[in-house]
Amino acid sequence: MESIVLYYSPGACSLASHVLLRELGIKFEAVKVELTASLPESFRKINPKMRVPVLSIEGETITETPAIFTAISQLAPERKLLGRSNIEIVRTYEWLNWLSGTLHGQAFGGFVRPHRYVDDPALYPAVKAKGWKNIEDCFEKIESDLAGLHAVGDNFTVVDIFLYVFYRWANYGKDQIMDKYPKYTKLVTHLAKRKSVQEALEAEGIVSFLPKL
Ligand SMILES: N[C@@H](CCC(=O)N[C@@H](CS)C(=O)NCC(=O)O)C(=O)O
Repeated sequence: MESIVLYYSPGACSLASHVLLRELGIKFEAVKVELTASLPESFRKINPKMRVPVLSIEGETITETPAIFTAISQLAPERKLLGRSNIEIVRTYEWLNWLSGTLHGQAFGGFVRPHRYVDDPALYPAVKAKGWKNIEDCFEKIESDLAGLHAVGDNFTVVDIFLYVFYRWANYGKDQIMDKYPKYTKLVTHLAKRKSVQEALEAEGIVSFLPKL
């Protein structure tokens, strides 16, 4: 098989792509990139957008999580990680677009990186507060949309693991969100038992911050 390289930062959104590669049980190289305030300038030659994850495969450099999820899913079509029918695949992309643009980019973007939205540091607290409110709004929408242990159909898809990453972030150092979103909590606690998730957490040197079952 061709060489596959994933550039990731511990606990970042790249965790989802990392789990998916482990889910397939294929050989790949995971290259850690430290992300503190920002990524190191040297990373610009890998991804001029200065974001992880980046997947390098068959001489192609792929950025943007939904595209990377698609590339990983194509490595094992029989696993149907994007969904089992045409409409499930459509629902998967509906989730991915919203999670990526609205929850990740806008809501967490405002909460974690207010400097993306305003230049004046005096305004950061207001942007962060609005970001957190947007996160809560998104989590309420997720809670009301979930019907069972999986976001799309009755099986594990890439959407589940993306949802895990956002739950983990929101739950960082807190417990209260577990009571607020019981269906979402059930989905991620179920997911946390997967070998691929445990292996990826261990490899990244992070913990799940999920309740003990
Ligand atoms: N649209 C990109 C967003 C990726 C993204 O924002 N990654 C964050 C980590 S979760 C990052 O690299 N941040 C670096 C920075 O903000 O300087 C995707 O879906 O992959």
